[in-house]
Amino acid sequence: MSNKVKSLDTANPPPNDQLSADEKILKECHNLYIEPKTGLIEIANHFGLKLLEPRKKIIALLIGNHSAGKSSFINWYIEEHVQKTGVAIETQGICLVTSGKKRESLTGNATIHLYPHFKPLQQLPGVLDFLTTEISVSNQKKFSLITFVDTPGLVDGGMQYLFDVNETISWLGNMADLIFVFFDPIGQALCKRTLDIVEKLNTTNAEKLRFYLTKADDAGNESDRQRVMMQIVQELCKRPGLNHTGFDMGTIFIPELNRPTKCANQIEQVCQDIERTINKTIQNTLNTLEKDCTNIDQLIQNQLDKDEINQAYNFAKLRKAGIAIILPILMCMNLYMSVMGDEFMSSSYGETFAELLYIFLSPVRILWSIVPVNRRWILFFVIIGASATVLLRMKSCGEGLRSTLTKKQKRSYKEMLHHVRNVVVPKKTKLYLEYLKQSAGDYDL
Ligand SMILES: Nc1nc2c(ncn2[C@@H]2O[C@H](COP(=O)(O)OP(=O)(O)OP(=O)(O)O)[C@@H](O)[C@H]2O)c(=O)[nH]1
Ligand SMILES: [Mg+2]
Repeated sequence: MSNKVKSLDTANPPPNDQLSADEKILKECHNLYIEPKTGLIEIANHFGLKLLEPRKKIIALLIGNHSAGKSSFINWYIEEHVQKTGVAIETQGICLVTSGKKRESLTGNATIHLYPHFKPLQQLPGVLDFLTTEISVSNQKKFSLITFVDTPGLVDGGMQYLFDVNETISWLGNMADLIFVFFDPIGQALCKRTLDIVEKLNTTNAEKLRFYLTKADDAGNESDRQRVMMQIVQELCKRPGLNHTGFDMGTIFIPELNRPTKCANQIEQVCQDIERTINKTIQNTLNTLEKDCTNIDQLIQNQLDKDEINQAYNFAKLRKAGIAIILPILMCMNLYMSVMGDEFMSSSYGETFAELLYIFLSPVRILWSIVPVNRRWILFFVIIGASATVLLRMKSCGEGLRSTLTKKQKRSYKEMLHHVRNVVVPKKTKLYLEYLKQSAGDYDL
């Protein structure tokens, strides 16, 4: 199984022209990050910036007491019976339900391969054995942009979970974009475990929580439902971590399963919650893309600027060191030539070379002729001493040359900067416009 696994988001992706505008935007944003060589993740990595690839789907976590209708809701949403439902404790592990090209069930290991974001779950003992993925071909509602995470029903007492359910749900809550808490009016809606988990999630992920009274068609008449809801809210408010929370609780039931009831069904509100979260995720993804481009641009520009400063610094140092080295050498050569005489120079080094050397050393000779004869040796030793002092000071102060970029590095940095400025940023602007066009229409743009 694992060798055919790529990434859940990319497993058997439909061709671009079959994608909805939202899917296309998220897919293209994702590609801008993961492309080999020119992907933002690889570019940012060069400059020590760690970026995460944006997800192409939102994650909706469903939690609640046993038999609250979590799995039934998923089946209703995708209009396919992929999750087992029933009065018994049906869901025992964590199950991801996602869309793909082929109906398939995957084990925990394959799930981790497909969803690298879920890798940390491996560290929670036992979870991997109870982690599965159901890939469905359904394309209903916004399913192509969501991964549902179905969880085991929460119960107290004798029920032995085969992994740490509280810890796992808490981790999944951090990961999810939306957390639906389903309360069943007849079951153990207010078991301690549910309250513990909701309290914990509320401290870290309050903005993602949505509360629903499920199976509302099974909850008697309107006043029964109101009483149940009040009891649930009162119990929740008793918890210190929840007593400041204003609970907004909708009542829902699965239309196909309903008993004759006059109860209003707010299940559409759940769909709207999902749509709103998708829209928010698209905007966040585009905003993050913009921020990442700015950060990368700045990092590359800083490196190029720093390199220019270092090059100028090195040039100044070399000039200083060059003068300190060359001046004494030239003086020594001049001294050598005048002591040995023209004839010796021509016979030893050849006439042409001796002549060239003579011309080359003429400035030193002119300088030398200005100095009175009895001061020449003093000047000679002063220059040697000054040069040695300059060189020794440069060495002892650690004023060595600074490292600079190679030509190849510089070229590649410039290419990356060019790619970010001229490919990624315009693409982001285009995608933003496409996204806004869907809601605002051409006229406003
Ligand atoms: N009348 C009615 N029955 C429902 C509704 N939703 C679910 N059910 C029934 O309630 C039972 C439990 O539903 P599940 O979807 O299995 O509940 P669950 O929360 O996934 O349960 P666990 O996996 O055990 O935690 C099933 O027999 C469903 O047919 C609803 O809206 N109305
Ligand atoms: Mg279930």
